[in-house]
Amino acid sequence: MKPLAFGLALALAASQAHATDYYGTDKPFASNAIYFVMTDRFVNGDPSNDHRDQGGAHRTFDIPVPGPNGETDNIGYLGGDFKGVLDNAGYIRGMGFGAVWITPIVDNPDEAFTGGDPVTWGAKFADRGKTGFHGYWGVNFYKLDEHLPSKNLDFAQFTQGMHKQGLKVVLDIVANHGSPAFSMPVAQPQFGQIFDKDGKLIADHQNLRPEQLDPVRNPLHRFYHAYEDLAQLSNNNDENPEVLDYFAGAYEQWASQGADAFRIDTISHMSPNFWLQFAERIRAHHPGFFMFGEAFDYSADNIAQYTWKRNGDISLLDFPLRQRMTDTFEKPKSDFVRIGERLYLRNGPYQNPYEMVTFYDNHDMARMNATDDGFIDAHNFLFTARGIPAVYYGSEVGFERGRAEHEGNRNYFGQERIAAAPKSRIYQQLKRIANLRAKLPALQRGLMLPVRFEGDLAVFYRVYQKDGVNQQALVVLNKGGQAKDVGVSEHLQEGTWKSALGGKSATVAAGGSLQAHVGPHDVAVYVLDAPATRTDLVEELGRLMAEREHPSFR
Ligand SMILES: [Ca+2]
Ligand SMILES: [Ca+2]
Ligand SMILES: [Ca+2]
Repeated sequence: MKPLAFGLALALAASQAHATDYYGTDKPFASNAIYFVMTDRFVNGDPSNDHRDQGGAHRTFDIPVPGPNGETDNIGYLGGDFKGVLDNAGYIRGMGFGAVWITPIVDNPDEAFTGGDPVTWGAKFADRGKTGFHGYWGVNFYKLDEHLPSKNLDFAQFTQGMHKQGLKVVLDIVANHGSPAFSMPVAQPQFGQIFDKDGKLIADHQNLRPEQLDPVRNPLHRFYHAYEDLAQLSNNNDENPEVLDYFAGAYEQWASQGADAFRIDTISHMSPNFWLQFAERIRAHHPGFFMFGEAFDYSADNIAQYTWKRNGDISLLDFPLRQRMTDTFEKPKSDFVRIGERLYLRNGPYQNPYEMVTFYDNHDMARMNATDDGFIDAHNFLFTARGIPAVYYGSEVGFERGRAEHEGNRNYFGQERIAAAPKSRIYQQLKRIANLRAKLPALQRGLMLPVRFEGDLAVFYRVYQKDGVNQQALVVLNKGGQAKDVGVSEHLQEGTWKSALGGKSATVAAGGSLQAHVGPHDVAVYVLDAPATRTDLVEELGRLMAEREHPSFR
């Protein structure tokens, strides 16, 4: 090398020198928090697509299931649609969310189901009399269900409209099953059938029990396994390449129309090999496309395999953490230490814990049964700790708290409740903390360094140092009913820490401490926009960074 060139190379190296990278994940989608709507139950923005006369003898609109004391559940369609979601994009964005997860959009049967067990108040695993208002009973996965679009608002126009308002769209997808497929007194149209893009029938359960199917001789049975899986739902054959082709084609279509991410229903009811191939097919057209699955199991060891790179690098809903979240926030005497045990920040079972989608309840379980303070504490944790927060519609006002399916969990929310939401303390505090997360890269994707998880107190750092951003956030959570003065000195770097939620900045000298005053059921967040330099902090961050992913896959 000539001396001149050598000198240039040195100068270049010096100008490019930057602080070491520290981050939990670099996946862009992880910056967003997710608001989950069951579309039919959110807002009826267009009565002209309600199809109130649909179904004949097995009508589909507004089928109440009465409960005690005038309470009611409903198993019919209630009119919610794309327009109802888009009309409220500003409400959702304003609360601090960056994405909306909507229930499946594909065509579902046009009658109420007549098989299975009758739905009564509080029933579980019962489907008789129920309709596909929830979207999980697909019959043609290439076609929109007629209840969702409006004039000039098909799915592509819906995603465009959402993007314009700063919201990404997470599409809920199903490949494991179609609709209820057997146990009907008389076979009903569409139930147990699958149609292709051109509307041609390609699979038909023919109201037969799974073990009566004859895939060898009957081509219409080949789409299905000849054994039961979930209730009376058809059980799609994940070993049949035509099944993979069908679903990869369908969901590629919706991704091309602007879906930004997928939430995958019942992921653990199909093989990891199916999902590996599925993910490769989608990402061939949409590099880095984010997906997270539902494996309904509270053991991290049972579900973690679905996140591994060799199984498609698909993230998951964080069921193990969810269990500890409700344990903690439903019971005032709980201890934060129980939550800390489920974070798996180092050498854990997941591909990457920072990509897990964190939540405390949804449509398939009882809503959290907490006080307003419990919801506020839960949100303060959810939006500051590691992971991608997902909040089920209505939780911003404690809607139907404690209610399971068929006890009101999925009840209609509506425009009036949305208009009244700003009066709720839960809403006000959620808006505050969610907007803070939306502003701070450290809270979105930063490494998480726990300091203390004990009793009503959780103290931790989030650190994001990448692409010119150097941010440390110190989070102090107090879920108790009394204000607390909390001194923090562990790993605390010198500098001026700004109080992100109001109040005075704290100037910390080398080796000094910071005194945080945290009100009852409140959170304090201090931010230092500087690269990590303190020796013991740098050591801890280096370990967290090196050990954040599953040991087998580093
Ligand atoms: Ca409607
Ligand atoms: Ca339909
Ligand atoms: Ca299955």
